[in-house]
Amino acid sequence: MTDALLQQLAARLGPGGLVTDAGDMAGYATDWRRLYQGRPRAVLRPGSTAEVAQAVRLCAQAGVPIVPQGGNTSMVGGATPAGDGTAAILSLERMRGLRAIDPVEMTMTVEAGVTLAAAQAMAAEAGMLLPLSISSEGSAQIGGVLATNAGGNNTLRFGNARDLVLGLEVVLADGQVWDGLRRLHKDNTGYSLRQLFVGSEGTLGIITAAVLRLQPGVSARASAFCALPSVDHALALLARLRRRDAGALYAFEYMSGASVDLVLHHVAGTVLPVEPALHYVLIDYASTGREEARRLLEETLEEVLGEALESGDLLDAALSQNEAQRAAFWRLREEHAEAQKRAGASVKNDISVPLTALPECLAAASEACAAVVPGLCIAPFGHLGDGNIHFNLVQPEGMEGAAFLARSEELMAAVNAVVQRLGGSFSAEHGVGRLKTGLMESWRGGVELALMRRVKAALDPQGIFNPGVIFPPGQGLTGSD
Ligand code: 2HG
Ligand code: ZN
Repeated sequence: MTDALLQQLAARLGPGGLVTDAGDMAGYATDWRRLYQGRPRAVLRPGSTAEVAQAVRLCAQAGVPIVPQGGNTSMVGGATPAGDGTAAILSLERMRGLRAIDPVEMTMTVEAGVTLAAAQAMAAEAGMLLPLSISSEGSAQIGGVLATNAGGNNTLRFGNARDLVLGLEVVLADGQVWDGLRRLHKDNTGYSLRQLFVGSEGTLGIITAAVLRLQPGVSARASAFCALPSVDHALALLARLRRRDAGALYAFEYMSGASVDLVLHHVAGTVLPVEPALHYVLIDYASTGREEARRLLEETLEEVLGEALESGDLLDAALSQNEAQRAAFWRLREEHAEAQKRAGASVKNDISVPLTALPECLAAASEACAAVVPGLCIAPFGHLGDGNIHFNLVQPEGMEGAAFLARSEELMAAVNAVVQRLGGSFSAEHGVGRLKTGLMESWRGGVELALMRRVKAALDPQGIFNPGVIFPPGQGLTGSD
């Protein structure tokens, strides 16, 4: 990146649009987990789609790689540049506009740099619900959420991020803008290009704005924190809740006893609302009806939990009595990633398997990991209703963090062998990023990876968008060089 190019970019992006000081770039240069230390040449902070397009055009002409970055909350190093000092980070954080929101269409058009929490609040203010909720929603931005096809806590009811997208605006690798911001619930006119960009992890284009599908605002919620004897019993409870009122079941989150203990230990002010157990679930029941709906919701949940207690599916349960208590239940769940970070070095496995294979998966993976590093803390939790568990492993007491991390590959291989045998995925919702590119050949090789390479080569022939992400290293765009 030449000084002349930097000057051009500074002129185009205006005050605050270009950062080159190493200290000011530090927060952009490393990932949330501190697994990667990138060395960007510059951070570009465009304030509009036109500025994104200009910045991309200039970088493309000079062959400068671009790493798109939103809230920088990737769990797999998906928004961190390489350490060779050649790439520019393009942050969408200044693009925070709400372009439109409509309660009749039930859509909102937001820019990429709006945080997910801010977008939820905008929808709520207009009496609607943006039904996507993830632990990092206070920092994660819409552009990144879509580029990674985020899942989270409401997937079992409303789907992943891709299910909420009606339209996109994307800056392409040559600086052209694709205006696909259509607000149509039905549109079968050729390929669904927007779905190509969703989940592409910034390797095909830069999402600058999106039309999101909204849901009716929730008028009543009831949450229950439950203690269970086993994962099999959790599945039985899930089936029971769905049989009773599948439409009301907005979340069904799993937490192992070990992972809850880490939260109670490392996060001040957290309290266990039930008897200690080896397995917990957090249930959200919600309704869009009138105020009377709350009573009905609570009664239904109480009834189902009562039956489950009687049949032995449940050991104990606490039903939230007010909003503060509900928030406290959710805090126990949402602080898992933070608690595990504070507990020391951890190895994350963001896996999914068919729902009925989950009990076998957790048991076999636990056994395999304990054989690799005896005494390690096995702390799984996650989105049980989707068959997606964060099978996370925390360093054992008395072991150095670096020594534990040196066993990461072995531990991930042990877990993934079980997951593969059961027909699952090695990345259910966090993506491939930099961390898991080495797995792509064996899991998605052959026809599938070749197709992905052809798509990449067609949309980004120079390979300037997010190099080192998704594709196995050292194989170029064709897979042969
Ligand atoms: C969650 O579900 C996030 O809280 C983070 O996906 C998962 O820390 C993790 O492994
Ligand atoms: Zn998750």
